Amino acid sequence: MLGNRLRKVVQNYQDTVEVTTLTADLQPFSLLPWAAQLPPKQLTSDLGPYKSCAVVSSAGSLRYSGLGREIDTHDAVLRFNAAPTTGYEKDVGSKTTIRLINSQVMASDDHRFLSSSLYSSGALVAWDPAPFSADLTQWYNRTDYPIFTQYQRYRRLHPMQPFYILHPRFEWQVWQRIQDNMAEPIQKNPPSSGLLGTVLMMSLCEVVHVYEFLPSRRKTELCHYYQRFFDAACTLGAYHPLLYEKNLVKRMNQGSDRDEADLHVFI
Ligand code: NCC
Repeated sequence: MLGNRLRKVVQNYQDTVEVTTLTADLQPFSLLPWAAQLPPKQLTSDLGPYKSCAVVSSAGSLRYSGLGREIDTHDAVLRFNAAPTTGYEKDVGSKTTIRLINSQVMASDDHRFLSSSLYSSGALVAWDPAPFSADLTQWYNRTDYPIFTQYQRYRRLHPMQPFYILHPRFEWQVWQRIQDNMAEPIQKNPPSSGLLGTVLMMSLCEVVHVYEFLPSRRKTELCHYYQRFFDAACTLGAYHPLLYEKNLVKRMNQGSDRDEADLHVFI
């Protein structure tokens, strides 16, 4: 009975959420001189399908987890933002198939996006908190961070690395699904990279294992596994509707409750 209900939630999810990325033929990009830097095809036609995938959250609770070997056995591994593998292989593995980055990472000097080798493995997928309407021209003229300038610079430096930009419609479709799952109104800010990455992998993979998105018994106030910075908001959310996202993922989870380390989302 419970299994059926979960399956229905996942099914509904797929009906209303479509992983879409920007392509060179889309307006207003098609009219711009750098349009050819955008991929000709959608991410979902270039990558996958994979059998088993890992989504590695950046949570502090991954530290000392010893999950690295298990994570690397998956066919594809998705990581977030500036989360490193070097020096943390034991806990988070070393394989990176996709790295999902927010536009803040691309723009801030701290992350050395254009020069650091951290970003050079696998395919990159970027996103920017777009206005709710998801109108491309409106967004293009008022991005949260300069995602397009940085995209063009990165592509010139690394023309061979696959690099996609999520269509803002996707982030708001995912947001809508979180809202639909809740009786109370949630904040009108896009979901965290964590949920966007999980949904993205659900469209590429048969089974998605999400590591430490739902806090396990290892739960800690350590924000990231790679930094000495403590803040419970990293796990519970502030700007992003993170707690609501986690509730939704808990409903989609088809692994057993005793799988404390990871979560299995079957499609
Ligand atoms: O922290 P962040 O996220 O890069 O983490 C990636 C994803 O892992 C999940 N997470 C992380 C920490 C934690 N204790 N529990 C978790 O569940 C979340 O799902 C998270 O999305 C982001 O979503 O892109 C975010 O990015 C950071 C920041 O921009 C980057 O790390 C670059 O420095 C945001 N932090 C700030 O703006 C200060 C964060 O709010 C969201």
